[in-house]
Amino acid sequence: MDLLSIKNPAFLKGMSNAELEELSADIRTFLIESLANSGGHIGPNLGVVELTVALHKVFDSPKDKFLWDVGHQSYVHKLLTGRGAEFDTLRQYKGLCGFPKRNESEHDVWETGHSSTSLSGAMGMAAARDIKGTDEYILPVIGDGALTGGMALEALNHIGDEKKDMIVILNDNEMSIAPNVGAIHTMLGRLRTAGKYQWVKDELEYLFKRIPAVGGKLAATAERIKDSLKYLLVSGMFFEEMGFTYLGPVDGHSYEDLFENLEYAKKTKGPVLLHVITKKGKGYKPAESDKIGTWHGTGPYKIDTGDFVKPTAAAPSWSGLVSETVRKLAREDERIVAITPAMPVGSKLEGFAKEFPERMFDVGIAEQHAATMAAGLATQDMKPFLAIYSTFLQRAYDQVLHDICRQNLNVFIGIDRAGLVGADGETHQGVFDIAFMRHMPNMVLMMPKDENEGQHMVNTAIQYNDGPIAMRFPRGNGLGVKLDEQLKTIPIGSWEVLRPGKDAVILTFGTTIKMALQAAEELQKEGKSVRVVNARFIKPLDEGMLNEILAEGIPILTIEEAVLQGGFGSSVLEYLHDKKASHIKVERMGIPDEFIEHGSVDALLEEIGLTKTQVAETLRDLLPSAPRKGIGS
Ligand SMILES: Cc1ncc(C[n+]2csc(CCOP(=O)(O)OP(=O)(O)O)c2C)c(N)n1
Repeated sequence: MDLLSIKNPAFLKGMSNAELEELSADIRTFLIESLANSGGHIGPNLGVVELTVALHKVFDSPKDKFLWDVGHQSYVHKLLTGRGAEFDTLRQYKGLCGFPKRNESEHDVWETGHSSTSLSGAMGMAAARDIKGTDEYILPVIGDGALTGGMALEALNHIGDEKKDMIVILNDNEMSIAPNVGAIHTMLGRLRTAGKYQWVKDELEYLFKRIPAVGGKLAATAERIKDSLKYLLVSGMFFEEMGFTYLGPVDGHSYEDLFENLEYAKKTKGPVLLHVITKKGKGYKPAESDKIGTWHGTGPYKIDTGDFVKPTAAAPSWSGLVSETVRKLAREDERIVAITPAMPVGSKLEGFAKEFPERMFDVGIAEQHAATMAAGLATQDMKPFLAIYSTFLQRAYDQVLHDICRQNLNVFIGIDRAGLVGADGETHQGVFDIAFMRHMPNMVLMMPKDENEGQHMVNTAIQYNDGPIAMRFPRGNGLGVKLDEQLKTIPIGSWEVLRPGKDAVILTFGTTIKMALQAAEELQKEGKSVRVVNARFIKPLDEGMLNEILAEGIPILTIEEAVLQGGFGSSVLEYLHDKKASHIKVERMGIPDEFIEHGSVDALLEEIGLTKTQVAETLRDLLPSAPRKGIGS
């Protein structure tokens, strides 16, 4: 079938199961070929082909609402809702988004990227439906990984109590982004191997009906026996006790099984949980046999071999550098413990886990719990290293503030993927952490200029005993600089002059240092001498160095790959204001007050105006001899 000609899912209604099987094969071929060029979430999408087709056949989108949890598995839905022709632009600048996007299609009713939000969103939609008196079906599709997130459990608790009509599709492939973890995962494992619950339930009902009605004590005993029998025989009890009708387990690759159960769910009042078993990577051998999550999301690959196209980088990855330095230090210091909320592979903690299994905790998609658990460890004089992506740390704002900072505990937070991340787009850009951490009392926040300084900062963080300390570092690889053999500590709050200059000063850190140095070089050719400072401590500021700059009275340019509102530049402005030095000219470059979409980091930086050319241009405006642009000029 020509998948590019699909306009909407209506064509599915008249198709036989045999025709649907053929369509599924075509979809898989399309995905495998298309993603080989663009990269993307191949594993999750190959796993939900039949499930997505079946949902679109049985229900009527967009009237009926599908909420794709995390949203990385929505490619088949995108194909069936008329976006096949745009797949060659997937995750690229101005191209098709890798997650559901409301302005892309009326069929995308719920935007995601962060995990475990679908049930709460669905509860809101169901409540709205009931207030308005309409009759659409609400269908959150949540993975077994996403079900480990606290929000999902909070929502289950509420939905079950409210008894809202809704069909929760639990897409259980036994994997999170890495192998799934936790007691719920173990419980689902038992359900997977148990018989069909509905069958057992029907048998029991039949049996119970045959127990003669008796009164008094005997009747009460019979009731108790019935309940105990249910517990013994019925495996979906967890969900049943939460107020859901549990259906399943269902073979998520069998149309027959899917249709039978979806139709049954459609007729069932109240909240239903349909447990669907799928295979991540189904139909593409390298992805299907993946046990660790390599094929969850990938860059381009060679279809025949399954080899990734990306050349192996010479420099260490940032995540690897940080985790391996922590591992090295953990050999000397038994108090060091690593915590990851479901990202042991992304955070490159496999080595640490192997060497120190008893000191490594993968807590599932549970950023809040991870942060507070780190606080608990620190109260007992342990040295927790919380490895967490900037974007997901947003979830744990209160835990970092209330549990870690307020108690002034020695927790080291490694803020991974800080800055623009590129193809994952709006939901994943790591650009808010400075703004939401800078105002936390006791917090030290730093970012290294290269991986050598990075390893010294990790050491600084581990040796630091005065409270919480966080180091942000970008996605991808270091610069390839030589690593010192001996680890040092860096004085807290100390900046470093990277290039001398007397006409103006750039204060910047991390990834934007390069463009600052290049712009200063360019200005040199025009006879201007621009100082470049590695402002590696975002908090506390190097007040000594700032005071010197204020005494010189030279203009300041701050650059940060993070939001301007409440960012590093703002803190410099606040400092100047407090020092009654508001006469000093300051310009701030950074990310404007908007969400930054997907695309290559370079394309996004260009769009935002964070380039060496723009830095040079801003400096020209700022320098004393040049008349300033703006009001009155
Ligand atoms: C709050 C949050 N933390 C971490 C992640 C990173 N992440 C993306 S997908 C994923 C695993 C999801 O597993 P599951 O729900 O089972 O879906 P599957 O990919 O297995 O289909 C994780 C942890 C995220 N998206 N959101």
